[in-house]
Amino acid sequence: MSAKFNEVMPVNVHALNSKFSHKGNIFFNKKADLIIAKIDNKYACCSISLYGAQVLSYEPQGEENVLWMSKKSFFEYGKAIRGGVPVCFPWFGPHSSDLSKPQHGFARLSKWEPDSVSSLEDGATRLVLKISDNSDTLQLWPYKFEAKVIITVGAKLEIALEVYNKDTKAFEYTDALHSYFNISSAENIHISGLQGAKFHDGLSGDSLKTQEEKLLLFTKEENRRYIGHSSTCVITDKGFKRELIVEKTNSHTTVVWNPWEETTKKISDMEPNGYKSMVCVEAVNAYSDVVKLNPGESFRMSTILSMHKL
Ligand code: TA6
Repeated sequence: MSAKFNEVMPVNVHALNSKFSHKGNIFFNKKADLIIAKIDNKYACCSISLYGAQVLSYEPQGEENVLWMSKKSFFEYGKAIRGGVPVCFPWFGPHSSDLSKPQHGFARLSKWEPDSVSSLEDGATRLVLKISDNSDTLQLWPYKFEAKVIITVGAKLEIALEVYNKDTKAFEYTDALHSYFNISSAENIHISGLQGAKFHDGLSGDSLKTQEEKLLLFTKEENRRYIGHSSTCVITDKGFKRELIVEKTNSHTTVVWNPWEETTKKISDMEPNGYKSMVCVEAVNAYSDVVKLNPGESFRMSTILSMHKL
């Protein structure tokens, strides 16, 4: 996959620090070739890769990381980062008609540019990253657009994806904030907030089912795409003695994914046991929940993640 998306960003971390560090508790550094923004404030420590606009970690002060990162993840331009919160846009999953186009769109393979940094009244820190169309994106998706990822690090971690139609024609897209959560063990957790929801089972031919159980437990691979679902999910983790609360706005699809043992073997950037310490609960607009924007319109969806000790 080409790594040329959005070459406009200045790659000099010194320039980024002199422009932005005095505006919040933020510092830019390098991890291999990637530029990482580190936010450290009274609430939490959070690292964000400008490549992909991807939150990599969120550690409320004195607590275990809320987010999971694969020990075998690539941190290389041209390859997706396995963990944290990948941004999927302008399509979720495989491209609908051309499988040679990158899975989950080009946003997670793009270099995002810092737009602003601010300190909020309550002491939270906000970083806004943006991309817009260029010759590479236009080849994959023929529309003029601007997208912003707005990351607010406070008592909660809020990640919003805002997309603007800058074209003269309407466009449609799908998206996701594909959050990977750090858990003590898949067998120690359950997820509430899904009872009664209808889902396509990605593993059994996409037939529509209804979740009868109050709690979703993990004993095997799961890839559930809940449609018409916009409410809060809670991951209860008996091992880490905490709840992870997953709220969202303007997303009516929730995806829950754990690849379990066999599928993990086929994922080159995951350790064989990696599936035991992660679960994805994703805020999505896809399936019956596609976003359509006319010229000049914009749409914002978000996920809001927080932790509660038990
Ligand atoms: O959200 C679940 C999913 O779409 C799964 O089907 C699985 O493929 C996963 O995302 C990870 O995708 P990736 O392209 O990052 O390997």
